[in-house]
Amino acid sequence: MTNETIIAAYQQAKERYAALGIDTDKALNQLEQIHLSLHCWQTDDVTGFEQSGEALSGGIQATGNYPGKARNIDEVRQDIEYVKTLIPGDHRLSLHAIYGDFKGKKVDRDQIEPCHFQSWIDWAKANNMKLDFNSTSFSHPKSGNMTLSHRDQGIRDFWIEHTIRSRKIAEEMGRQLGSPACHNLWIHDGSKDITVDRYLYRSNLKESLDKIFAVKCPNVKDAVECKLFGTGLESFTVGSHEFYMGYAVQNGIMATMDMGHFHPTEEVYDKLSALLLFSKEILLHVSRPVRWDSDHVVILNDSLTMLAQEIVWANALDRVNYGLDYFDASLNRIGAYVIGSRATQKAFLQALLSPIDRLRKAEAEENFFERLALLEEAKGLPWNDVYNYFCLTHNVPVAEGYIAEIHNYEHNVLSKR
Ligand code: RNT
Ligand code: ZN
Repeated sequence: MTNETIIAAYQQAKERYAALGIDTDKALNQLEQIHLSLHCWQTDDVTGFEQSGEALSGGIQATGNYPGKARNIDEVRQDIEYVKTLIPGDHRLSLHAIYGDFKGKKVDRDQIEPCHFQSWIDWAKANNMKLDFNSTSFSHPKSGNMTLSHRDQGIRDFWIEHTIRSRKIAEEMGRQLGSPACHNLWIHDGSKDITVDRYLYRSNLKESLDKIFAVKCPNVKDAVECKLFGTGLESFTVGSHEFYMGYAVQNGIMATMDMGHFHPTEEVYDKLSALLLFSKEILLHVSRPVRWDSDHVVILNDSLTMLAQEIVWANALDRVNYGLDYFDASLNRIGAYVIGSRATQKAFLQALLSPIDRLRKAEAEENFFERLALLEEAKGLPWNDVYNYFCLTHNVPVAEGYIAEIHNYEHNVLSKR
């Protein structure tokens, strides 16, 4: 496609949308304000830089062994810098505590400090990115099946210390970069089989969280992430949806809504307008579960488009933090970022371009035929011409143009690792 064709297609799309009372330029300005938080862990299958030899644990799994995975901090940065050239707009980076710049030294989780992340902060500044952060409770000799909810006070204290330190690192990121860092707390705590003392574990977790959040971090937006279950921990999850929903609302922090963390027929989109009435903000983990919390690469499916619609139609774009969370080790990892990020942007663009005024009117008048017809027709409107124009004006490859670019990167960089 030449630039002229892309621009001409955009002009036509603009007219088509204008006929429905929709302003495409306004939608693009709004899309520009959506800053995705790219998850660093797609570069290296959630390995990190501790060099502890610990396998990935905590009920999550990266399957596949496609060549070219990032092996160290320089390669992770190189990959993210490249990914940035393929996604239109300005985005954030989400780091896990195991991705510190440890310089080959052993730094245990209860010893991490902002200094181990200073080079990330400097890198983020140089690359015009903001940072988010996650404490890491998995893949450690003390991970076991329980961490912050463990029966043993010593184990709990270790993880409390780790999580407070993680929040202090996030604080430093937020302060130095002038944009509050989301700190996400997800722990895998649970058990494989029927558990008797469920109340005990949950009250342990609540007490641990109270200690963690007693430390004030004004440049941090705190979030807690629930989950249905992890593999090997099928019968009981301490941090269930009800647990964290209650905790987040009671304590004025965010609930993280991961699209893979609910029963397979449950959809996250329908939970948002309820949550938004009780919480100032939400942290999203945009993901794609396939039969379970499989963390497949995000694609433009109904779950995603309805999620975007719910946020746009609830007028809540600025109350949502847009984290991505998936890790597929079976295909080109750069491609995984680009497909998932672009799918997310396309879902939001579609929602921003929907004939919402007419839809609302039809609904208010109980004209359910018209509502359904408009929803169906909106699917076929030329939103992709608008997205192509967005890519063009942001100097990133348009449409499938990124495929050849990624093949080149694979040939020149990834295949040499
Ligand atoms: C796990 C959670 C969690 C992790 C990342 C690595 O089920 O979704 O968010 O995927 O923290
Ligand atoms: Zn998640």
